[in-house]
Amino acid sequence: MYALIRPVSLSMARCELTHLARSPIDVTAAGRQHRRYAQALASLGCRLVELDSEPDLPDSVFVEDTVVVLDEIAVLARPGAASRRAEVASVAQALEGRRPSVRIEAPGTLDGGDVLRIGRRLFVGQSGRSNADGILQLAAAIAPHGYEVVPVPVRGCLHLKSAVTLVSPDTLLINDDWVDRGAWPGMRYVAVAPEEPLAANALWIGDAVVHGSSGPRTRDRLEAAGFRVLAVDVSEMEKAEGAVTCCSVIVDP
Ligand code: CIR
Repeated sequence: MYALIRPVSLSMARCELTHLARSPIDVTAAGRQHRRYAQALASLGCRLVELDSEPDLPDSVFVEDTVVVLDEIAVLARPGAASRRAEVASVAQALEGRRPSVRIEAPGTLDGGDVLRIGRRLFVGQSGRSNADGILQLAAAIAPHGYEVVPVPVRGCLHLKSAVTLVSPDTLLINDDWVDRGAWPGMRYVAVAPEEPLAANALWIGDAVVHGSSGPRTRDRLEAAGFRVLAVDVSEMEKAEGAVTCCSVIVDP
């Protein structure tokens, strides 16, 4: 397993913001946090593949949004924020030769942060970033490989995975204010602590769950449900509306 990552951009303070007011970002601290995050992934068995930094692309640390990687194919995204579209080229290059790839084309938009895979089904957030055309293009690209796309309405958050993430084969970590459970009958749920709306974003790797240290009450809930949680401080990334899943693309080689 390898993790595609990219260092924090020197221009991160100019990141896109949708639901948060701008607060000063300490790029040096963000870089330090990102290195610890990468170490956490390495400690869980991921080989790190680091892309070159992109000093002029403020949100480029959030590589998750640029691509959806399946065993059979990589779907290069077309991020909903125009300022982020130039991030895709270097990701495409890094994946060349590892997977056949297809691209989401205009007028479609798709952010990887909206794509939650559970087995052969990809749940895709109908968010401000991923439009109907992008979701249809994704469905058409992966249907030949036996995957189904299920669009999911979200409200009040940036991406589907701001609202819900998979933490085991049958358990979802969820903020019920931002998404309905109806898309996932039969799953088990851990709900975020009410005072931690941003804590539904967790990255499940092997026998552990990587989770932002800004969500201690939610971490308690995960641990009480039997999960091993690796808490990492991503507070500077959180000021840019990012969290733990967005800073990597985990690929099964
Ligand atoms: C953006 O608005 O695109 C960035 N500031 C944050 C992206 C976070 N990505 C993610 O959660 N997948």
